[in-house]
Amino acid sequence: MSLEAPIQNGQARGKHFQDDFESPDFYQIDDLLNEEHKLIRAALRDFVKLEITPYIEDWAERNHFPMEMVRKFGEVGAFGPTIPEQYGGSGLDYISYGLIMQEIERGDSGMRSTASVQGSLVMYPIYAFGSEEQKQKYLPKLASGEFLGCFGLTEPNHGSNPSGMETHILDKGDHYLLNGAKMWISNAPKADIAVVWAKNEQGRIHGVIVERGMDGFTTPETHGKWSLRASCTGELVFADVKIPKENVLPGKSGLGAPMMCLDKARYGIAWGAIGAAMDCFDSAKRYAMERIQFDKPIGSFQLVQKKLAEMLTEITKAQLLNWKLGKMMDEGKATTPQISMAKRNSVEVALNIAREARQIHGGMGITGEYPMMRHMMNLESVVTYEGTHDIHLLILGADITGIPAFK
Ligand code: TGC
Ligand code: FAD
Repeated sequence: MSLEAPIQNGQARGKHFQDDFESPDFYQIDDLLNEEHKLIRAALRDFVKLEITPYIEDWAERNHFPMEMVRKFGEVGAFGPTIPEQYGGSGLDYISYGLIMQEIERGDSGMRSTASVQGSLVMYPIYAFGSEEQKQKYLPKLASGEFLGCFGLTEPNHGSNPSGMETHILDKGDHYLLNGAKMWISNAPKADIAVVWAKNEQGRIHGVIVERGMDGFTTPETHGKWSLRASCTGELVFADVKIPKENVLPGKSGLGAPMMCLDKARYGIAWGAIGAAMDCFDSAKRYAMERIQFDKPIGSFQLVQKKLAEMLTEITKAQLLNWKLGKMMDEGKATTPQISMAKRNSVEVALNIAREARQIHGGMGITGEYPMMRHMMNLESVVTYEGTHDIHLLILGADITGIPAFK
């Protein structure tokens, strides 16, 4: 990346920051994309260069969630791109969705979190399991960014094992009473609505839509994160919250319902994390050609070339995996283990590339003048949420052997 004017370490880059990012396409994967895909990617890349990269280091340093981005994401079509147009979405395919996530996470994983939670974890369950009234009421506002949503599955005592959840609803005749707490919830402190998973008296999991302002519903912010600092995270606390019966998602119950949402979001992360990897690779490649040591660009040394060659190899392999997975998503054939493989692979590749790229930048690599440390810290959340790295390995292990090793 080149800068129009030098900046002090950690200072906001500001609107004059020039982001020259170019994505690697070593295996001509663009040949696999149609014109619409390329246009969408170009639009999102321009959007990220204009609206995210000039400001992200400042937001991250100040631990600031830029609320104005919610409307901007709505305007650029980043919320629920696969949702049909009649509900405010764009009716796009999964390759388009993947490319949108890739471009946004190239800017920042926390920004991608905001968009993928809204699309895959809030709009998707309302679209797939909601009543027609719920779809009409919430989806257009979520698509436009008038509403921000969040998804409450994880609890203080139940992270990798959501089936143990304690949050519950009691049938009170004309309404339900919701009690319990969710933790580590992206968007929670600012969300207008929350899609919350809770057990009924029979222990069956249901999705309920909780609206900000309902008595007994609070969303305390989680402080002290060294990761995803431009994304807001919080708790959802329910103390005798009265839930109108029409706020329960009628179309599906059981753990399978939230798991279907996670399939969509994990797919988006598979593309997104490679966006972060591409940003680190691009920065490392430029720096290797500009930085002179021993009277030569450091890119002329074999050990630096090895790093760059390995980064490009892993990015290319992941691009092909993601593209094929996207095609299977479009055909409705992608399985949860296939999605796990891609999510797990992309995040590992991205973390390794962030670390290697940081090394190529030497001391400068630890500053906010370059994106690697921010990506690296962000990716420590990405490797944990939506199923930890090891849970995805166990999902693959169960698929290979037929023996689930979770319990
Ligand atoms: P298991 O026995 O495997 O399944 C229970 C029931 O669910 C069904 N099911 C699915 N149905 C449809 N699609 C899927 N993908 C499904 N996966 C499971 C399954 O058929 C069964 O149905 P039934 O009718 O037989 O009862 O469940 P388990 O309790 O053994 O758990 C398996 C395990 C560990 C893999 C699963 O719980 C898991 O994936 N845990 C990880 C939890 C996780 O990923 N949490 C994510 C929280 S959200 C988040 O992190 C958002 S971050 C967002 C951001 O900021 O980007
Ligand atoms: P634990 O489940 O306690 O796991 C701790 C360790 O034990 C991990 O290494 C794990 O792999 C390992 N482990 C657990 N079980 C097994 C096993 N059976 N075999 C081997 N190893 C095991 N959740 C939401 O619902 N909505 C959100 O929007 C959301 N956003 C998040 C945002 C951030 C920034 C973060 C950090 C998390 C978010 N989460 C969200 C929660 C996330 O999904 C959980 O953190 C994740 O599922 C892991 O749960 P846990 O943190 O309780 O870890």
